[in-house]
Amino acid sequence: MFSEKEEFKKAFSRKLQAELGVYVENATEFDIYRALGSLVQDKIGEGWLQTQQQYKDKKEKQVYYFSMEFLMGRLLGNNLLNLQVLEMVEEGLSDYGFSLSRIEDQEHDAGLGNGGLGRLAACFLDSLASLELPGHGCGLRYRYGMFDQRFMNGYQVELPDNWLSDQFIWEVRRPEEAIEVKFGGHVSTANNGSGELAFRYKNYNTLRAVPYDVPVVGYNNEVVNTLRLWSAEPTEKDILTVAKQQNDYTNMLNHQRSLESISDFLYPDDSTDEGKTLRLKQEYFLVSSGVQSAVRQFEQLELPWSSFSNQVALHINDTHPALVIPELMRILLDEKELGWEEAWEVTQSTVSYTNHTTLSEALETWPVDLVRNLLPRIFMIIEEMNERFCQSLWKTYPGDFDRIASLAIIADGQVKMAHLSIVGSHSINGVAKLHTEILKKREMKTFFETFPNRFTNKTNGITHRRWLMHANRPLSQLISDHIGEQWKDHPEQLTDLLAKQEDPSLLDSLYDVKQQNKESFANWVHKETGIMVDSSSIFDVHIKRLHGYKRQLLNALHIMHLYNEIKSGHARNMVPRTFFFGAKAAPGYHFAKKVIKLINRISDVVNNDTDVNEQLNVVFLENYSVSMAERIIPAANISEQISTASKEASGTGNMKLMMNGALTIGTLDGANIEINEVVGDNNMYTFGLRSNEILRYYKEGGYSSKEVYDTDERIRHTLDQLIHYSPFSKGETEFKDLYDALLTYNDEFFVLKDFASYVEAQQQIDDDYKQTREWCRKSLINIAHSGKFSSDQTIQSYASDIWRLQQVKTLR
Ligand code: 26V
Repeated sequence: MFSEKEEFKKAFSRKLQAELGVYVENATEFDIYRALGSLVQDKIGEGWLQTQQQYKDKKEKQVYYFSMEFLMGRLLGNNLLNLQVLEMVEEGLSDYGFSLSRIEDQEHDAGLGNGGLGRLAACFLDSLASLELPGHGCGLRYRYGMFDQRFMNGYQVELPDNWLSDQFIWEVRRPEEAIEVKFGGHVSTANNGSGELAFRYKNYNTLRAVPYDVPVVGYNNEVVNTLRLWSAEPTEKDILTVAKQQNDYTNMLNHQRSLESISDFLYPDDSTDEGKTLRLKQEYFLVSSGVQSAVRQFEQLELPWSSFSNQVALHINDTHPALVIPELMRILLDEKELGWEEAWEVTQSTVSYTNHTTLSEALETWPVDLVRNLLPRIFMIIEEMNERFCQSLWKTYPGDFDRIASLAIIADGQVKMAHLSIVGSHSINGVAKLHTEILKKREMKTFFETFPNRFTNKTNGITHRRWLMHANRPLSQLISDHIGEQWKDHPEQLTDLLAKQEDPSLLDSLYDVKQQNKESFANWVHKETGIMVDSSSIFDVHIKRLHGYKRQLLNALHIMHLYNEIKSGHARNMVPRTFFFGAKAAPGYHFAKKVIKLINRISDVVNNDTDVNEQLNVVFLENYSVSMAERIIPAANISEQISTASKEASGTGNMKLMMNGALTIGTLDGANIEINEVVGDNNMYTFGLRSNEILRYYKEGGYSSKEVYDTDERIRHTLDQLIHYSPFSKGETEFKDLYDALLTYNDEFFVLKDFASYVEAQQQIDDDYKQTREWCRKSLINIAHSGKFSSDQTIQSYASDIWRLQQVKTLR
């Protein structure tokens, strides 16, 4: 393989000729990307094989991280970085006249996720491999990932994301490891001759699950783990059966299409549980292929079933893969012929569960009839679990019907996936301290009383390799110049920067680095959108899914208010500000789509009004994605983390922005609280109601948004502009829904209640930004403390407390 530049260049031009049939001189950037990718994949191959062999030989315990979403983004840059050849390759390409960053831009994002939950899974994979831990991702190979967002007339329009059309160069199809997954049909019971019941599953449909493996490269350690993505195909047997029944070619193709459709697309809604049959099929398809494949690997070790949980950990990322529990039970009971108690012991000690939301509308439930028809045997097992669980509760709380009904796995004709996940696993964790406390004290209180030892907190994290070392090379260099390189392996050592917080040359250089990043981002924005932004303005960044509780609307109303102030000549001597938004709305989320339209309207008005556009600009970036986040985060001065307190389970964008030196304006919610704990009030702008206040209002009432409207002239004026003639409404009624949500429906997310303190915090930012040196010091303090939020720390803690994994040490 290649380990120095000339060697690389030779191998590279050979690759171009042999695989693509072009000389370097004639190659397009896309040719270069493909050849480079293929060369890198070759380099990865060796470590990949060795890692898997070692795991097997040493009988290492493996964790399988089951997730319906892996928001991987691009892999080329990350793989080059982790293989430690990025700079060498960059120089080699540059000798040929190519820029690596432009080559990286040839890659289509792997957008197999909605937002935080899916990106967390991707960061975790990077940390597992980098910490030399035997852990693999198990997901679906969606034919279409997260939709491509376009704005038409200011409204969001969704287009399919045909990400596989240019070929996904990192995957390896492994048909020899395909697995059969069964749906439908019915189950009959018979005596097996020795007095026990045997279950016969008949008339089912079979699907072929074909794995596509994607290597997950560890940082500087030769470890290569696997992300296994399953794709649905028909089985030959199934096609022949259909052919026998009815020899009609068109019908046959339709039948085939309907089977393949299971892995067709990612559901783009992360706010409401729609209960769609196809989604349940997807969940079972993922679970059944993944569990069967894990069981198959375990069997190669020829160990007794009692040691299954010493060899295998199955982790479920939210409840979406919760059927792992009854699926493992099914295999152990029906195929391996274990007794219930023994199978239960194995299952429960193997599975662990992370909860990512307390929003009740996002908690999954499935109608009993649907589960019974689609997965008859799985349903029987869930019923039995429920029966036994309720009986055990009856023993502890005899006569307490209410308690038992509230904990049951099946109730009101629904299977409750969170209950299934808690009962069937040995560990349940929340994703930030506050979130875990809310689970224990409120949302899952009765479960916590029943299983107090199962609940733990694991605050989320992000990989500093992608989000600092790769996304922000100028800042990484600056850090290394001052504290050496050890932080790259031990991000917690970023705190060494604290000792230098008074060093003027460091603070000045930090200013320069941020400025440089802002300029390159501004250039990119200009190229992509035609909008010119002033890189001396404060870059204020609000990037995340569009949700009521994330309160993009609060930000928007504040901008309208600033506009009004400037127009009426009441504006203070404010530092020019550019507000950036990036956000996708679920296609059916009407309110969220209206907020997008409003922000686009504000952008139109503000950017084109010469009275204000020297001080105020608004840019809504189309199609926010991982690769866009990598551009915008290094350029941010302000990080907007303004959810209604208690609603944001953790947040991870807050960590990425902090790591890149942005200061947070935020509520005391999710991981913001932990950020505030480490940086202190001087280095963060907190505002708004606290979670206990919000939760009290929800419980006891007493909030009237109309009262706030009546007493705060700024709010009244701004809200009226939504419905009366104004530059923002243009005399139309399209923002009436937003006005109604805030007033007629009493402002579910406390936007108006928090408005005044938000304005105040924003004014403080404006004052503080003028003290440049002091601002840079605040920024440095944020960077210095961000190592606490490295996903390496989070994963270390999952590995030791939940999965009980051992590091593999002997590869290097
Ligand atoms: C929910 C649902 C509901 C059922 C249908 C499909 C679907 C798909 C995704 C989701 C995900 C909602 C949960 C989620 O994304 N939570 C976010 O998780 C992040 C990582 O833990 C955390 O930082 C965010 O605060 C939290 O909102």
